[in-house]
Amino acid sequence: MYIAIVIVALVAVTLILHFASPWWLTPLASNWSAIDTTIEISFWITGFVFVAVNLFLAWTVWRFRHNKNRRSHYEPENKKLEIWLTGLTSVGIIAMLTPGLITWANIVHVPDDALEIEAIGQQWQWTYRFPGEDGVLGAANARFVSNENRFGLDPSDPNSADDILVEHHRLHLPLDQPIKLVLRSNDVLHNFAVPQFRVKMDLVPGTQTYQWFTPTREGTFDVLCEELCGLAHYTMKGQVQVEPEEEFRNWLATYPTFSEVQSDSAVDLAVGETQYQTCAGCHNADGSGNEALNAPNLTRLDSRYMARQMRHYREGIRGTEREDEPGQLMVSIAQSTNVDTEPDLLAYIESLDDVDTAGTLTGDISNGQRLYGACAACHGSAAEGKVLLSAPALAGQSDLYLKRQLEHFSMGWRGKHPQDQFGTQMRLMTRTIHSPERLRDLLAYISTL
Ligand code: HEC
Ligand code: HEC
Ligand SMILES: [Cu+2]
Repeated sequence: MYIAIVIVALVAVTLILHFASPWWLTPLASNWSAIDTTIEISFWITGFVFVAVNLFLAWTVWRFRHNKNRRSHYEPENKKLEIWLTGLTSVGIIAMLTPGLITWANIVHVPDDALEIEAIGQQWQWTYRFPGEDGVLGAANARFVSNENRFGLDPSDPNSADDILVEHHRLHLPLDQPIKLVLRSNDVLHNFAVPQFRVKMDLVPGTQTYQWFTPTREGTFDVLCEELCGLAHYTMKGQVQVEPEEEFRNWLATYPTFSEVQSDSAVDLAVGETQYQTCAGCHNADGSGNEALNAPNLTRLDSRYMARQMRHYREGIRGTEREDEPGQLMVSIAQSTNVDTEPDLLAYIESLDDVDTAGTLTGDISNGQRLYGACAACHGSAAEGKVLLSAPALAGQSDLYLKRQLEHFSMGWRGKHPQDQFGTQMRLMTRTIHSPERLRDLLAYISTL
């Protein structure tokens, strides 16, 4: 008897939670209202069956409850009932599958006037490629990927030269223009999804997949990697900004073509050396840093990482916190450095001999080694840094500096700004550290590398 009441109550609570839930589909921003309809049809059918079956169960429990004067009898076969049940189930399943099949046929059939764009997934970022004036994307393959050719384009394919490379986590798209998004992975499985567009698709290494949609609403939406299997896909966050055609064209014009990226590498180390005199006061003439001034060792850092940090200091992305005195100091330095000769300066710093700063913190090194397992994927097993993943070297760096940065990440002083894609990744990673003891163990281990 009680169990019947419990079942009815469960049905009632489920219905209330469903209809009063604040978690529902995000407002649609693409042409794919058909997906919403499909989801709703499935909900109505499964919801109706859920309610009907459970109420029937409750009724049965109540109606045939124990009674001394009644005896049950066994009926193994009932043809009529089975025909009815099979028939009704088939109708329900057909009603759920048909809208899905019709919608899928539209999803795989791309309109002829779609603008073709490539989205490249790699651990742990999204980048984008637009066909240049020829309207054709050149060939690409993960085996061409190198520090100089991070998109992995085939240099011998003439179609590659004018391709526009967008190495930024914010993709802009023109409003009301059908988009064919070709999806390519340079390493593992990923999954490109924008909840408001309602389309998502896996990226499979070694092959190309695609999705198409027409953005129908201006605004900025999150790009998520919804791949479950593997490490840290949740850190692959990006944005897509939908705007009128003209603003989109202006934005695209600020990005270089593949041939431009390949050719601008000439730097003048002598100019860099002169520029470096301003930095030497704190970072030391050999670049090894100065712990008394909180100035880190620069000798093992790659120039791409340093260029990003200088830009972040300059643009109010890093060192913004009033109490972050070392950060604020670098902000004023970065604002007064000459942007035109900065590539020369950073190339000069990169050319300095590696110098290692000795560790000062003690801790349980073997525990630190175990904890470092989570860091090695990005920073390298010897903490040498991985340029392709934008992760800097940690080996040889002052452990007091590393400690301060990790604390800043976890407090949100660094890596909180919406433009700080890689800082955000690192901020999410500091959640694996948990305690000051574990942090010390980790740093004691990094000092041994
Ligand atoms: C007045 C002292 C001072 C001078 C001069 C100075 N720095 Fe710094 N630098 C610092 C401090 C302190 C930090 C640490 C900031 C923080 O904690 O965010 C730093 C951090 C940096 C970083 C970030 C390193 C990392 O691992 O993220 C870079 C890059 C850098 N400096 C480059 C330069 C360059 C290039 C110059 C010369 C143009 C320069 N600095 C001049 C004090 C200085
Ligand atoms: C998903 C890749 C990833 C993982 C995993 C990762 N990091 Fe990072 N880390 C980065 C990136 C990218 C940056 C550069 C952030 C930026 O550009 O501001 C960074 C920066 C740092 C910095 C700042 C270095 C400097 O010179 O200022 C420290 C310290 C650091 N990581 C430590 C760790 C530790 C310790 C772990 C393991 C608990 C770890 N990282 C795991 C990607 C990662
Ligand atoms: Cu991913």
